Amino acid sequence: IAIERQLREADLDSELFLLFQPQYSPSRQRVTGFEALARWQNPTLGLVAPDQFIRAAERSGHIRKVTAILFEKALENLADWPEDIGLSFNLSAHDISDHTFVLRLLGRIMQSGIAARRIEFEITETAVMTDLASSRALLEKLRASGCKIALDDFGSGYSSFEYLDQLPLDKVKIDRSFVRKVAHSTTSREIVAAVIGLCRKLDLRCVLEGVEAENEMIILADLQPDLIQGYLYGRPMSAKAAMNMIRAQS
Ligand code: G
Ligand code: G
Ligand code: NA
Repeated sequence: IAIERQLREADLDSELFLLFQPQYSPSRQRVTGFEALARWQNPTLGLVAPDQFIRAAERSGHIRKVTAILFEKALENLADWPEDIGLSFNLSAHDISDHTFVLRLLGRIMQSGIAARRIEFEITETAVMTDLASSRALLEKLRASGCKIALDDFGSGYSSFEYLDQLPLDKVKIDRSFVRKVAHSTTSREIVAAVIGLCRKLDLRCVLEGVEAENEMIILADLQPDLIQGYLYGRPMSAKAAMNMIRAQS
């Protein structure tokens, strides 16, 4: 309730900001893009994590405003980066259910002059499962405009292979709960290997999430994931730090 009240009263444009976590390509040995991760710095509440304020914003009817502000900030950052660096942006369940709103985001990309192929929308199964057919239609429109679609948290919760078949996807992000276990569980390792193999057969890129340690990477490198996202290659960082990281490799 405190969060919902602050959402109503806060100057969200100045209090919301994005951090950026690098996605590293082992084969190209470079960072090819970043995931935008929302944060809210509020004078009363302090630093609020997206797990808390996104849901509160959905309940209280502020989600469109929050997402729209974050998306503008994402586009501003993307405009500063080289053409070969992409950005993944999270859409909530509520965002996905509002097609008009999502198409307005698409319009903003077109107006910005940024190449749509540099933008990837991350969705979760909870966001699409209430109406798969209508979600598919929306995602197809996004892809027709050149944007990419990533299925987030694959392997956790209720995610099902059905989505790989039913949704127009470019990428699958393997949930970090599997990666966490690969160092001491042969079963987890086999599951990750199988999902990576499946992605390859289906012509989907795959991202291993949550790689924290060198010993995990040694085990996982054999599986040849397309991308790695985890603390080992970089924590969520400021726009400035992301820019430094980009400059350092160019
Ligand atoms: O960065 P952090 O670990 O706190 O993120 C927690 C969760 O919040 C992640 O699952 C992430 O996908 C989600 N998240 C981060 N930023 C956004 C955002 O801008 N919009 C939505 N809908 N979810 C986000
Ligand atoms: O659910 P989503 O894929 O959006 O998750 C992104 C979140 O995961 C970010 O909030 C980030 O803080 C967190 N994260 C990213 N890399 C790691 C990692 O290596 N270890 C852990 N524990 N969390 C991570
Ligand atoms: Na995400």
